Amino acid sequence: MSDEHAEIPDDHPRAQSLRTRHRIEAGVERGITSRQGLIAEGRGEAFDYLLGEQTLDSADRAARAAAAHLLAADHPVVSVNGNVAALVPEATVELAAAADAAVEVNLFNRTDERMERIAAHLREHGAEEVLGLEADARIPGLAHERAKVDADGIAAADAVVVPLEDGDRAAALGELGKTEIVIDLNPLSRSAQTATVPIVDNVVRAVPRITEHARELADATDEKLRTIRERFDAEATLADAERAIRDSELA
Ligand code: PTJ
Repeated sequence: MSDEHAEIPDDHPRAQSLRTRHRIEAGVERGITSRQGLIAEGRGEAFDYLLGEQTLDSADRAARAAAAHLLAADHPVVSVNGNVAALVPEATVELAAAADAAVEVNLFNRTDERMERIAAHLREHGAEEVLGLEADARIPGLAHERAKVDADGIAAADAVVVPLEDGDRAAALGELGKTEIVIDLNPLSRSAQTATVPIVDNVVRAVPRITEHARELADATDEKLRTIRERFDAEATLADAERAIRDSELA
């Protein structure tokens, strides 16, 4: 992997953001991240800049609601694309362990080679089982490649974490009645708008945060988990993020 990020000094004001960018670049070099992933990263960076590259309180509450959903689910799945694999491979495996969830590779620009590389990359970062390669089920209403999922993975899931998802597929998963936890820095994106729980935050901050909440709530009663889920307000969360971006002191 490229280690250009080693040259970024810690006191650089945008050090974290530059390191994240280099991880995406390295992901492209390794055949994990698609070239479109570079564009998605640029879009994400712009929103993150306006958010001051920090987690809003409303995003933290969303991460807690996400953890409550995952812990209450019978069959939770964390979906992984090329950007997520490059940015947070280890944190994704840790989240799956904390939430007792499966990990499934699910790509917008699906090729067998990228699927294999991402699965191997996740295994290198501690994943024991990686789903997505069987592709023995389909999400209805989507063009062929993007609809491919595993029958015992996303197809059977009652709760799915979909970071940086494309809007169509997020909507199609929602129509199947699944609880959708979307991580997206753009509160106006269709994925965020259709989510049961939208987390408007960078995946590099959001994924470990959901894990922390899941660990903290591991022994919570069903009733406590239900209360957290019921009190969560998706619309208010999106409105708060949009307000933070529009009112940004950096804008
Ligand atoms: O690996 P693949 O083939 O599945 O392709 C993945 C990408 C991301 C290329 C594909 O899903 C895509 O084109 O996505 P979009 O439509 O560009 O949407 C990406 C969304 O994620 C945008 O709303 C970005 O603002 C947001 N985003 C980008 N980087 C991050 C992010 N959100 C959270 N954390 C980030 N680091």
